[in-house]
Amino acid sequence: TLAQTHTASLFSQSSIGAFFQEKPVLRNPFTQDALLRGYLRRHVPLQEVESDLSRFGQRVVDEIDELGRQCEQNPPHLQQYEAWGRRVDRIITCPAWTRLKHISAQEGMVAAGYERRFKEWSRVYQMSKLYLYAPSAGLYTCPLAMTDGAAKVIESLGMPVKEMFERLTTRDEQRFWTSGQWMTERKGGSDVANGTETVAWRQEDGWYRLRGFKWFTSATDADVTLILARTADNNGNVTPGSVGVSLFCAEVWQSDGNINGVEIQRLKDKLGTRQLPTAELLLDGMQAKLLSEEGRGVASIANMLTLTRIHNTVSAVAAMRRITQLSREYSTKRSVFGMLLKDHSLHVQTLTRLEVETRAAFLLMMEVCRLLGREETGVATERETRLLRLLTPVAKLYTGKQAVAVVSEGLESFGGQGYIEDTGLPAILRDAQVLSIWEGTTNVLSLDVLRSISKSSGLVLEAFFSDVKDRLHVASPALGPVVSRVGASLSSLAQFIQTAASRPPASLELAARDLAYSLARIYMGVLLVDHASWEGASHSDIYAAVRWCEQDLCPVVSGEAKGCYSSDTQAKDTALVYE
Ligand code: UCC
Ligand code: FAD
Repeated sequence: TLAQTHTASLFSQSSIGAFFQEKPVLRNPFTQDALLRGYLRRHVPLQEVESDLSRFGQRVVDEIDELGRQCEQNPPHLQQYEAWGRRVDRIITCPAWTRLKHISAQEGMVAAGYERRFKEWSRVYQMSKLYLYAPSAGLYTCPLAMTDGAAKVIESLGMPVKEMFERLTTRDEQRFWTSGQWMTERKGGSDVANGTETVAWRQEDGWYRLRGFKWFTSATDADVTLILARTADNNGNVTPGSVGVSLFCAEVWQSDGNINGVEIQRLKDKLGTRQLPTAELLLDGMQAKLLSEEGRGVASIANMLTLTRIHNTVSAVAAMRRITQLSREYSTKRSVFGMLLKDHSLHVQTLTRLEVETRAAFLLMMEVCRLLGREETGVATERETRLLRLLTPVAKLYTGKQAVAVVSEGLESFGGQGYIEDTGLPAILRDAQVLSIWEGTTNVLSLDVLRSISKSSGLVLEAFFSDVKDRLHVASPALGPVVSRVGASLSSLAQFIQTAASRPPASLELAARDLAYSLARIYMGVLLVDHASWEGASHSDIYAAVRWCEQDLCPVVSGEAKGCYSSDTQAKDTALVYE
């Protein structure tokens, strides 16, 4: 028949069929983001901010996204020896990586946080930009996070190294330096206090020589780094535990281009973040300067941890936003069973769930950035400072997990193509997986939430409860049932916490993750309610709040009811796991 003849010629020789699926196209991530724009219209209605982010969003599409892909395709490698046998230890990165460094400086990706041009809103502005940048920037956001963290530490210590601060926060691409963060050793990345074996020997000129082994160092091509080490006394003795650890800074490269007393053992072969050089380093006499008081290393690097954890949150939310933007774009182009995906109700329901997760995460991220900006410009209330301390680990741990779940589901929305490397989609999932591991794992950050509560004698929780209540109090009457749900969860949480003081520490520890999740879900709920109550809110803002609050907002109470934290739970858990 005619049809048979036609089909035969269609798939003959070099002809491979007439149908090709249109690919999802990245569009300006700023103009495409209704919530980001709504948030800024509400809180920072400045033309200058809007124009800059709109311009930058287009730059992401036109230039930056391709550079990020090039970094993925040309991962860094290590040159240990030059042709004539001399040890050189150079990390070779691709030109796109260098270009991203320059763009980061020009665009003020770190600088904006310290110029404070938009006063208390400077961090919201900076992090909005970073949020647009992150999914396209080939993990250059990792050195930027550490650079921001190092600048914060230097600023908080009273600027002991002024030139370093100036270079970390400049917009001049030729002067811009990035910083590393060398904490983790083979014995421990979480347990830094016991894991730190690196020893710092004081020299006559006041500098120190560092000897030790750093097991994970990201963006090792950085110009400078902060390092934890134990100072040795004249007899070479060191003090064990946290009180023996001090904070140092060092330039990684000498003026002759050689590395400063370090041997790069190897680059890590990683699941994701392949764009990023992550090395194992032998510190063999690295020249460094003491930055903190002796024995105050862990406490002094905490400011860096706050910043890098906030950056981590931004990257997590940005990954969710990127996959949801691409998924919805694709759904307008892919037709199955006679209809576009966007017309299949079950598919759109799936995208809706991802959208709700992303919106909740976005508002939590923005709130933490807002609080940071207020604290840094001296206008934060006591309550806000306490909330910042509590919400930083909560946001990092919750969004780190959410990103993996959302991106994973998002990949499925492209069907088989979601699994195919050169679509660029699998890299989003690989890169999301690290977000719950580095800068403190989920459990370690859950314990940090407990630390923030105990160190403040519960004041951070008081701040949490009063803030949630105040926001619910002024919520739109249209949101009545949602307000009741959040209110009920808050009361259950309060009851749980009331009994917490009388619990044995082991039981509290068992509840730590569920407690952190409860704080996250309730706070995200109240932020959605708050945003939906704003006079400029859209129907979708209201709908997102309703949907979010349908879930179990307080898993720590459900966990308690199931006996998850009882005195015999640990023994039962152990028996089950190790049977
Ligand atoms: O993983 C890394 C990745 C680098 C790549 C950058 C990516 C950035 C995101 C980019 C996105 C694309 S760098 C390594 C990160 N390492 C960690 O995060 C360590 C995880 N471990 C912890 O967080 C632990 O909780 C420790 C090490 C911070 C503390 O453990 P200890 O030994 O049990 O600590 P202590 O004794 O409870 O606390 C020691 C001091 C105390 O201060 P003082 O002495 O004044 O009472 C604590 O209050 O440190 C203080 N402190 C804090 N202060 C501890 N944690 C904090 C905190 N979060 N905030 C304020
Ligand atoms: P462990 O501490 O051994 O953790 C193992 C497991 O035990 C985890 O599930 C953890 O949650 C759990 N756990 C630990 N303590 C507790 C506890 N008290 N209660 C309950 N559970 C617990 N480090 C740097 O210093 N600088 C870097 O630049 C850097 N870059 C990195 C880049 C990548 C790609 C990766 C993967 C890691 C990087 N790290 C870096 C290291 C990272 O910070 C650590 O791997 C991380 O903090 C976990 O430490 P660990 O590997 O020692 O795991």
